Amino acid sequence: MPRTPKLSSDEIDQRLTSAPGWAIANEALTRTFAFADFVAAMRFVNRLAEAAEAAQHHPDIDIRYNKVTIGLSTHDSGGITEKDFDVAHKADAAATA
Ligand code: H2B
Repeated sequence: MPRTPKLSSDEIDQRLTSAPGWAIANEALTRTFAFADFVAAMRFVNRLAEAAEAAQHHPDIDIRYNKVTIGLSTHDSGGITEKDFDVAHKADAAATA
């Protein structure tokens, strides 16, 4: 399968304007989501897991009680790609589902 091209920093900045709450940290596209409690956080993680598996693009997930930090990068491409933004938007949808 061909690699998804790595985005330039200008392309990333442009896409960040339509991804509120997301930022670049440690070379990954990241956002921390807060929920009412641990069970609500885990339900979000499970919805995101389904979407990520369907997309074959898997986030790093850090779960701390009611807060879930998502990190996305494309290892195969050595940076951030369109796939990371696609899964970021799926995470946003999973957070409000
Ligand atoms: N997830 C993430 N976040 N980055 C990747 O580069 C990646 C992945 N590669 N999930 C996928 C799997 C690749 O290994 C398979 C073959 O699609």
